[in-house]
Amino acid sequence: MIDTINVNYDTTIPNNVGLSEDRRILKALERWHPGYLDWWNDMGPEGFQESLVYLRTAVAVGPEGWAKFDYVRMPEYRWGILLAPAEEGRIVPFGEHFGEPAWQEVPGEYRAMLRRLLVIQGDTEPASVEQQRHLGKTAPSLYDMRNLFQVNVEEGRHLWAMVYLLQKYFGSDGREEANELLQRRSGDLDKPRMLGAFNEATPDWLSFFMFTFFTDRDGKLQLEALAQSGFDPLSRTCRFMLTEEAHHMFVGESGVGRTIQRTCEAMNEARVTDPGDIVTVRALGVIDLPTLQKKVNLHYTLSLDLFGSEISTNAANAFNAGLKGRFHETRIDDDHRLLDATYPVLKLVDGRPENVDEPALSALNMRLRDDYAVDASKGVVRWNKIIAKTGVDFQIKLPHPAFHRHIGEFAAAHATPDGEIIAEAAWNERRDEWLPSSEDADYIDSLMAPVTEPGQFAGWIAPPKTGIDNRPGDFEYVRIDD
Ligand code: BYC
Repeated sequence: MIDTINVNYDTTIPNNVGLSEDRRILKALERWHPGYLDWWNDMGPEGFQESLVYLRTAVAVGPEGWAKFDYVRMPEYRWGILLAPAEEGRIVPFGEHFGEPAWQEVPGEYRAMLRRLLVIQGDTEPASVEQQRHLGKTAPSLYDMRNLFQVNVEEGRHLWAMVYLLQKYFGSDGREEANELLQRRSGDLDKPRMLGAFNEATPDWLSFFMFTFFTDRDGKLQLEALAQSGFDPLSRTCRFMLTEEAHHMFVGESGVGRTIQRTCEAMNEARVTDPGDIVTVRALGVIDLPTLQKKVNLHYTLSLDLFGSEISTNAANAFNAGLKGRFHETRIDDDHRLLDATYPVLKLVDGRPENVDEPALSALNMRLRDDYAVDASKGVVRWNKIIAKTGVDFQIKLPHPAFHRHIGEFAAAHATPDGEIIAEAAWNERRDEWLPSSEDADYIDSLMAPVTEPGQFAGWIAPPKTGIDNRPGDFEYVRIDD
């Protein structure tokens, strides 16, 4: 019998899916492995492939499974195939097949749709590693550097997760898609990654923290929707990925929080009371809060675009098919088919954003995006508490969903962060008030000097409250030259 809790580390590919008995898939994955390592060596963290990094590796998929922390060279990290344990008697929890036993094989009629969902999900994982590959060189501390690398190896493992599903359930098409996942490159004009935000640069550490807060949170919501899938192997895969995703959002939220903390402390130490006095605040060597707000505006809106159009037949079809559900589907008290339901969708009506009731089935992207906005706003409340505690008079706000959009209802319009629709000329004139300008980027870039002394932190960010794995403050999380 397959042990689905403990991870088998005897095969080259650690797993809890019984790969040693599934020779065909094991062979296919072993053939894919060298290409993956080539990709990791070419596109993974630049300059630190030989360093020893204090990483955690999953040894079991139960609640105790995260206990193993050790020094590892990243190319030797044990990427594995890990699925959450099967739930006995699980049913398809929504759509046309609601109540039927969950599928252990791909239903033939939904093959193409499912493959597309897996490929899009898979494509984002290596993309983020590519976007972040140069950041190790400017890490504000060894603690932060280690967190970056932990996120990176886990995104690599998430690619393995999707590749396993493609190889196991999609035959030669799946193998071809798995190879193409290693060919596309973030930001490449000829072979870009599939979704917009994954072709943007992550130029500095504040961008990295914003990305892990906002864009990894899109990952969380999308994985939650796929974790509801009637295709059980996908559900189990996503449920385990979500346990890793939580750490990525911790890195983002605490990273931005520590940046805010340091800025406010520096302002108080220097008795600067006006957060809008950017020149004076920057002279203190910290990131002024208005610029931080601009970064929020940018990363939040790029992430909203990842939910697709508000009204989407793709989303309706995936729901009807039982492949992609809603956030917390099984906790929702309704028919789980959405036959007659409606949902309010924010649309551009007579030149103004307005809610319009639409069939709930076509509005699933909008609904997931709303769930995302609620989730993200909780983190913003916590950031604002940090500011309030220091007595500085400033509040971070999420911009209106009409602001700075490239996908969906507001893609063609221009709006202020408050949601007022404005003419293109006014937008062009005021853009730099709302989104990071090249001067803002240059300033942040000027702060990005590496700090590699154990226990030391760059001047623009506060130290964390506790160490990883309860290690002391001066712990050497990365042994760079070993
Ligand atoms: N950029 O009906 P529509 C993560 C395309 S992040 C470019 O509006 P649909 C992670 C769309 O493909 C989570 N193209 O949208 C985070 C479609 O093309 P076709 C990743 C876009 O299909 C951090 C057309 O426009 N997972 O895990 O309902 C680090 C019309 O589409 C975009 C997923 O996204 C865009 N932003 O929804 C690491 C889950 N948006 O088919 C990892 C899987 C739309 O006409 N994906 N298009 O050629 C999906 O569920 C859906 O495909 C989407 C789009 C939500 C992405």
